[in-house]
Amino acid sequence: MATIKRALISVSDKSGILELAQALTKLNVEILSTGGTAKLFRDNQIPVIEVSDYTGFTEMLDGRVKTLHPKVHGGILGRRDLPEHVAAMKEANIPNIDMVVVNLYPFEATVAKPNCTLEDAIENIDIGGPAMVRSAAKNWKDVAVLTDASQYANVVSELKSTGGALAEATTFALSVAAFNRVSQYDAAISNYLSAIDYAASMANNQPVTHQFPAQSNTNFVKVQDLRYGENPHQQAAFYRDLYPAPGSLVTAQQLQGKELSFNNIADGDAAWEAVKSFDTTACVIVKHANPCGVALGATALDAYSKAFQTDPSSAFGGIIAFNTTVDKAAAEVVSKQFVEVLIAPDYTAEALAIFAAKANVRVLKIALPTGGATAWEQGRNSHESKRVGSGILIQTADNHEISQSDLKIISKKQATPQQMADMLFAWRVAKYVKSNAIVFCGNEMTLGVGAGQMSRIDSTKIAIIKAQNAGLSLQNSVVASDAFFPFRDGIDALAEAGASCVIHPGGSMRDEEVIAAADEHGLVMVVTGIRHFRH
Ligand code: 93A
Repeated sequence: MATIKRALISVSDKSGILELAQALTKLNVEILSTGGTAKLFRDNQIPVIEVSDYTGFTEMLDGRVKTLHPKVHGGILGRRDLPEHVAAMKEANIPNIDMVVVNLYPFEATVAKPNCTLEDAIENIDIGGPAMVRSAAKNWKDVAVLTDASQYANVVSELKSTGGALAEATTFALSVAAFNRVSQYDAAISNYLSAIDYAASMANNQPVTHQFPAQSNTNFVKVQDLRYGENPHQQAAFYRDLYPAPGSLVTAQQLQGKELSFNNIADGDAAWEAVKSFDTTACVIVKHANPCGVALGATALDAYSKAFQTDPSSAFGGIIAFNTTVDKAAAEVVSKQFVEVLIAPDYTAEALAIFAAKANVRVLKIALPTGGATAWEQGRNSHESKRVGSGILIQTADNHEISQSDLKIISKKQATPQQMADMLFAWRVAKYVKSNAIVFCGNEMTLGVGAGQMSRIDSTKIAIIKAQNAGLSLQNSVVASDAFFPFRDGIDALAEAGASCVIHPGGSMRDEEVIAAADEHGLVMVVTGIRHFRH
């Protein structure tokens, strides 16, 4: 039990602080505060003692030294259960401080501003605040530490119900939260400073970041524990970035349905990332991280119906994402299939009423990003990472987009505008398919998707089989391949299947052989110059 008689309150974010201080005053807790916080209390008739009056040491160095004083830290750190500590504190005239309420200088918000100078960033590194938080968190058996306004109400209600004391379980939980907060804060500082290119910053008189920031730390916030991981014997949790990009999956609002699973989140992200990359109405159906149907359409229903046709059996139990509002017409048809998760920027009331009858279906609403120049503003990750044994690989995300002007026709045969549009569509889909990716398309829909094979020819064969299974014709289809064709056999196979155009990065040692094969078959061959491996 920690009995609270004296609290030190020093907060930059003052929201909720008056209510907390009023409640503490009513409970006869004496309040000590730093300059700005003390002034706010005085202005609101809350009794307060300025820390500088308390210590007899005036704040100095523009506030850099306010609370860094033995009377403050001794009062927080002294153990109440050790007679030597009690005696030493008495001797030095250091009374106990039983509660510390601190939130820190807004470093994260300061550096998030576009024109933040290095000096601004440095001035917003809090020293005295984290020191008090750490002192209090270390002495959690006797001292309560509050680092976030969301904690105030529960603490006040426990104090009221006990007449001024907090259980050890409470102060321990507060201590853990405090160390989490300090570590998050330090990670933000270390990330920011590690990313700075010192020489370029000095030359430009403003902070310039390295082209590829050295991210030694990452700043994540736990969203929730998950029931299990990829398999039931694995434990799992879901974390999000401290500042999630607008329109990213982690900003989703779940409107109904069972709790999201590990695989739901992973597949949902794959579907959502793919669908939001299209500028016109699109539907993407994902199964085991791969799109098994993608289509553009005049309406949500049209796009869904086309996407579903690609591979109806794989679509069973899939994740379906739209980049447009799901209306009644689409909902009526979608609800006929077994779907795990639905994602869309919005739903009409009629559509929601239809899904409500299927209580298990997880329905997620995510606002589309409104756009902007940076990956973050576009709702994308700037970096991707992958664990390897005792290590981590970090790379910039594959955010490369091509347009028609980037394409080079290298075959004798030229493409029609419609074929060009279909090839760009197929190329975009291939980016979201695991390598080796072969994607047959036509009429702005996928006709056959070959994913995740170790050989490109096998992916080609699988894509052809899938189209046959779905009863779709590949005559005059276009094909995208995420990387170059190492041999002509892939070209022969897709020409035989009926394709008329192929888009791929080019650059194979045997490009000549591959181009000759295309010309022999009368195919249009277009190269992008970049590849889209995805593992
Ligand atoms: O400048 S500091 O690093 N040095 C200190 O001694 C100190 N003590 C409290 N920052 C310090 N603080 C911070 O001041 C707190 O963490 C809090 O964010 C802020 C509250 O200042 P005020 O009460 O003047 O608004």
